[in-house]
Amino acid sequence: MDKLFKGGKIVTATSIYKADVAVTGEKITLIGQNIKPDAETEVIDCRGKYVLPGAIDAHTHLAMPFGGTISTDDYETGTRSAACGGTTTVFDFALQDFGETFPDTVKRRDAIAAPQAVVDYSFHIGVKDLSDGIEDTMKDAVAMGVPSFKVFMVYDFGVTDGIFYRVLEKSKEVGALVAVHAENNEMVNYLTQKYIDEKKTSAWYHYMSRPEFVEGEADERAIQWAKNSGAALYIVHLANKQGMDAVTKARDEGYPIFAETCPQYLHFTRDVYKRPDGRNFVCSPPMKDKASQDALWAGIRRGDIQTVATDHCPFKKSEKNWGKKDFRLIPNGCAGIENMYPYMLSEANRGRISFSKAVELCSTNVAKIFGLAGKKGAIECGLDADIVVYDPKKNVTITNKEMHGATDHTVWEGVRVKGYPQAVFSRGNLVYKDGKFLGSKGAGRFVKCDPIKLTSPDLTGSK
Ligand code: DUC
Ligand code: ZN
Ligand code: ZN
Repeated sequence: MDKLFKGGKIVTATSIYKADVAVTGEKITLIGQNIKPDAETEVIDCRGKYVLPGAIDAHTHLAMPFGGTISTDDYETGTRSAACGGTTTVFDFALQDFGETFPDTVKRRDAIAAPQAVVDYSFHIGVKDLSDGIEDTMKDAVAMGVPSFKVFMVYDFGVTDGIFYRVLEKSKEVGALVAVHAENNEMVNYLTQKYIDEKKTSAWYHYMSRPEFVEGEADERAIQWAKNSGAALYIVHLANKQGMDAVTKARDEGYPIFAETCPQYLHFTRDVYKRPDGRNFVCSPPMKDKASQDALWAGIRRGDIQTVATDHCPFKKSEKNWGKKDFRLIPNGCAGIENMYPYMLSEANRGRISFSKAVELCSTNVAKIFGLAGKKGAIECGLDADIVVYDPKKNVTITNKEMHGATDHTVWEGVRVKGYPQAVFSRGNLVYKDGKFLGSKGAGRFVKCDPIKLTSPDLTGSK
């Protein structure tokens, strides 16, 4: 064996137990009590620490052209930042160009990602166009290992309900999963114009033009299409109570509806938009009221939210400033790729959820839902040695100065977390230790996901 993680507490989605973990090459090869190292084995002392699977961030926008610019982190800086927060795999969005087949979308983005990525990655394909036989190439993307498609109900690249429904129908045939950004586009446009006409232009009116019911109605509509099509649905960045209730009801009825939320919705409320720097928090959907935040935490505890991901899409302060006097000009998105796992584990360390729940949300369920079970997402023999050694006693106050991406500010500035990753390994290689990035550009690999067939709300039966 090459490495032996000795004396730590292993956290799985269902249990916590003391054991040693042996790694040979890129894989976890043995888990047991009192494993004896070979002469050449590197022993990693994990006494007093937790040994966790690396997080899998199901939702990032790296180097994405958006809002009149390009999101600040590219595949190198974004995945570097991910690694330093204990995230060892990212799912990034590859947005289709009009007329482009889905395999070509993946190839175009992979050509950018492959030489840069520091940790492993995969893609969701953002669908714009199904015309001229393009929909038939969904199966080819699945065969390439990208079985996940996302539709936007908003933005200039948003799709009609008809295209959304067609993607759902096709997804069943080809073994794919459809994810949705749900907000009501008409209402966003109407409310935006109304506030602009009334000369209400501060960041608060970003929230006011996309309030709870605008997201909630779209969640309900998306669920309605999924139920009728018989397809599974994954709602990204769920941020409101009405939508949470709709997800819960559909799942109780037995439909395979899944939901992701993000740390920013769990930690901040709409009040941030009243701050002088409110524009820095502008993302879509926006943070909502306290009742929504409470509903999300309750949904996590009940298991009606299955994943937590970041929607990492940072923009520079100067770019956020474009919208100082007009919220429409603020590029939408916030940083979070380095903060998700520390934040969720800190909430576990403080007792709000269990450590197993944090691991389930940030790693194990992501692997199960997106076709990576059997490769990643747990501390188990045969899986990639994506391992975080977590120090529950190290307290950190988050500051952008000590983050490892390319951002010049973060919404997480000043937030205190209890406990922090001490060391992070990607396929057995040390990529982070004690505040320092130790990985290398290009070391991350594209991971092929298995076809996805989710027919019930229950994930325990997944591979
Ligand atoms: N929302 C954001 O805030 N940024 C990126 C895309 C999105 O849907
Ligand atoms: Zn979105
Ligand atoms: Zn997003």
